[in-house]
Parts: sequence; structure tokens; C-alpha cells
Amino acid sequence: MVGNWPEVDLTAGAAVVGDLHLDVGDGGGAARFERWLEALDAPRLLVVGDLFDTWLGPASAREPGARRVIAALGAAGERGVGCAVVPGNRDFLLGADFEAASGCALFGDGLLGRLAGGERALFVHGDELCTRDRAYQRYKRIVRTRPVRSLAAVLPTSLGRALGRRLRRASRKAVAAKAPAYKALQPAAARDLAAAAGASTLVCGHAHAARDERIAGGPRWIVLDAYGGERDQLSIDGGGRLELVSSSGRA
Ligand SMILES: [Mn+2]
Repeated sequence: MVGNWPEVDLTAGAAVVGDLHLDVGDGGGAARFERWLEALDAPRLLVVGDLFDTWLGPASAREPGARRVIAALGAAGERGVGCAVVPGNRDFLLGADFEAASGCALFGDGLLGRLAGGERALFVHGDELCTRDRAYQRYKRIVRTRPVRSLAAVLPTSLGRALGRRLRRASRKAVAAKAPAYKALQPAAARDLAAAAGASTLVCGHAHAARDERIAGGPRWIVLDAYGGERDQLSIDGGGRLELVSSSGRA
């Protein structure tokens, strides 16, 4: 992918989380996220993918868990927190209906954040860095096509639920069957993507394993833990500093 990412002003600071894997069907599952969002003291919120464990279009938006999350995001927006969401591999079908209901802005291929001090950080979900998993990258190209989106738009709620369960099961099986190297985020892909974007930092999730390192001859590379993990939040301050912290406030 060659770079043309929309730019977002992060000079005032931001909070970044990802891989929340919230259950659209479970109205109680979002309680922790709701409390965290209510207490969030940041001008902007970035979600770098997999906000939901599965999302199959408007049918998912009608589920009780989804409705609570959308309401919580809407309330944050009304308080003045600008919310941006990069869809992940589990919720890539998030679309205009979600944007309208939640007040979040969607960035399908990621976004380029402008930091205080003039540097730029690229935010993506991270599945695009699993470049050794060719079967997955092929699958991703197919499921993101227009016919799949059109089908999802008219999916009845009950069928959406059944399909969601099947997809989760199939995904768990496929992931378990793959050798670790194929599932891994590839540093060379991270370096190339950051270079294409002109970014000095690349931020992603997807791997559910935090890291903060410099790639030789490349960018600083920050990977967030899945939400609820030890280093599951990236805090960006008004001075352009980026630091992995815990969303629960643990040291
Ligand atoms: Mn993911």
C-alpha cells in the first residue's frame, strides 16, 4: 500500500487504545470501557481496530452491547472528545451507519497523526503487517470488497448473530493452526509502511503484545497490548511525547 493517509491533528494530545474485542450481544460487556471513557481526560480518542469482536454491519448495530458502546462514544463526543476509529480485522465492516450513530470518524486504512513538534505518527490496526500470512492477506482483499459490504448492509439480526458465531469459531481454528512466524507482525513491513507515510513512529495493535522499540534504520514502533492488558493505552501529550501506560491506571 502506498501512502495517502488522512492527517489528523494530535498536537493537543490523545489517548489510544485497541483490540477491545467488545461483544455486540452482551450489554454488560462494555461496562469497563464505559467507565474508562467517562473518566477519560484527553482531547482525542483513537481506537486502532477491533473495537468489537465481530461486526457484520447494521445488524450488529442493533445488538444491546453495540448500542451501549455507541451511546458511550456519542457521550464522549458531546463532552468534546474527538473520536477516531481505525477498523480492525474483526470489525472491518464498520461503516457510515456506525459513524453517524457514534459520532466517531472512521479511517479505513489508518490515519496519520500530526504531533506537537511537527513529527508524524502512522496509526494502523496491524494486520497489514502480517505479510507472511499470504492466505490472510488474500482473504482480507476479498472481504473488503463492495459486494461483501452490500450483503452485510441487509443482513437480518438473527442471521448476523449466527454468522458472527461461525466466523469467530473459524477464525480461532485458522489462527491456532498457523505457525507463529506467519501470524507475527513483520518489522520490515512496519518499516516500509512508516516510510511510505513519512512517519517517524508507527503505532498499531492486533498482536495483543506490547512493544516499544526502534526498528534499525526505521521508525519507532509501538504495539499496544489488547485493552485490559498491562500496557494497553498509548498516551500522547501536548508536547508530542508518546508513552505506553495502563488504561486501568496501574503503574
Ligand atoms: Mn486484530
